[in-house]
Amino acid sequence: MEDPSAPQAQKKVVAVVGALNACFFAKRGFQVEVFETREDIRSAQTVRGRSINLALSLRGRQALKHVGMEDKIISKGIPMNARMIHSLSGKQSPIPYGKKGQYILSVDRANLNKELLTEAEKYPNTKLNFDHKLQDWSAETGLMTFARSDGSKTQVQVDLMVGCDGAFSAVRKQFLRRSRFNYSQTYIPHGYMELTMPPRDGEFAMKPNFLHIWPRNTFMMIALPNLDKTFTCTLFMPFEDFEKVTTGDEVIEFFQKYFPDAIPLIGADALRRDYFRLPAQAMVSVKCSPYHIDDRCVLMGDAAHAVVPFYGQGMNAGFEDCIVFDEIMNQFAEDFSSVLPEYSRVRVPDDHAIADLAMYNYVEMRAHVNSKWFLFRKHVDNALHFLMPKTIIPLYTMVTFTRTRYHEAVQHWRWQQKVINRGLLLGAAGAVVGGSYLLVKNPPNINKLLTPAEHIWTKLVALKSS
Ligand code: EGU
Repeated sequence: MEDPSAPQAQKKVVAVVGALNACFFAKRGFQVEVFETREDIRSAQTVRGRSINLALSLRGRQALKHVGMEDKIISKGIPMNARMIHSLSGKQSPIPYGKKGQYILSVDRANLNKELLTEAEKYPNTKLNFDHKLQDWSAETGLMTFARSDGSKTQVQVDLMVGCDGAFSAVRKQFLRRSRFNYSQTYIPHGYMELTMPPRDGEFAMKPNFLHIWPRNTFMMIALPNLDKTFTCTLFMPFEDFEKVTTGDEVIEFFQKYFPDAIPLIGADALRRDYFRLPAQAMVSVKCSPYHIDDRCVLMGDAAHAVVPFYGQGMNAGFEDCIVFDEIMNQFAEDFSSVLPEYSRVRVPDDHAIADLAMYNYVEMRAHVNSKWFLFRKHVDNALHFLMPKTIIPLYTMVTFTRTRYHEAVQHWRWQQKVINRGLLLGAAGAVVGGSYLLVKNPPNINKLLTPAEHIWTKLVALKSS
């Protein structure tokens, strides 16, 4: 690794909020300053209301691989080879994610953050600055102003500010007051609540290598496995329904009605208590463009595109941003004045596509996805894929197991939807034409076609008496 203080390494100063991106810039030899509002989470004990685990798939893994962290993170992830659909009756049906050996990973958010910070810190040209809350930044000079918890202020001059500071990004605030910046945010009517399912007799209470799903139209619960043999169950439902449940007994009553098989697994007493420990959390979708200001500032991850969690892609899309930026840095020899506009040009359509997809899936699931429909749709997708593996590829496969650009995955999906519908229409029309032709050619004996009245009568009598 090069010495950043050496004169030939006249590398620019890059301020980053977010540790993975720090690794990408550090690897290129930049002088990296990481700023974080909070204390060092590796020493702090506070666990906040963010989701506990995340589904890591190909895009995220590729990004980790770029900075040599894939194996480390994977070793602490739990493979999920299939979904396990729980019906109301408690029946469980597995649906594989892909071919044998294809899986997504359940990873712990807190552990991921810690490992990324530790990795970033290994670069001699990286400095971590905790307890630095961004207050102001000058687009002209690159001067950043931070507030510290003791009330003091500090200032740092940087060449490039990289905002990976989440859905409520302070960096993005700098964009909002500028002209020709597009911004929209949407809160969905659903909230989410996390409940822990403890181990049973020292083992996972359900099969561990699955993403467990209880689809119930407007309500949905999912469960992801953790290393300590617990499951984190996440209940999604409209805020107004969360509010209707006000007592422990009502919690049990609600679960009895919709998720009866989960009650003994979570534990009735724990359920009564934990439901009221934290209020349901909100989910927001954020879209904006462009992602850059001049050659001085760029947004990535949730700061650029917070997505609802209904495609399991939030982290993966954010991590992929880092790869895309890195590739453009190679293409334009690290010249920020051409890299930043190109990054916006290339990445905005893809990030908007995944934001739309996640929102679409949310609308789709709450509208009419119960366990039967979920199973039916996935089986149809898989059957068509089996018949025409090169032509018909399930959308989640393109999203989860390939690096097909998100907007291209959506285009291909629209196209294949048209092909399938045409196929169905053609098939139906063909059946009508062919059937009519056969009927005309071979007129049936009308006496054989009609059921004699006395037969119907005997059947009715049998039905009634049974
Ligand atoms: C939601 C919350 C199943 C973690 C979308 C599938 C999710 C995850 C699905 C959360 C669903 C929904 C997909 C994956 C994944 C499915 C996916 C959703 C992980 C279309 C911790 N979703 N999620 N789709 O296919 O592509 O299994 O909080 F229930 S992983 Cl909503 Cl692949």
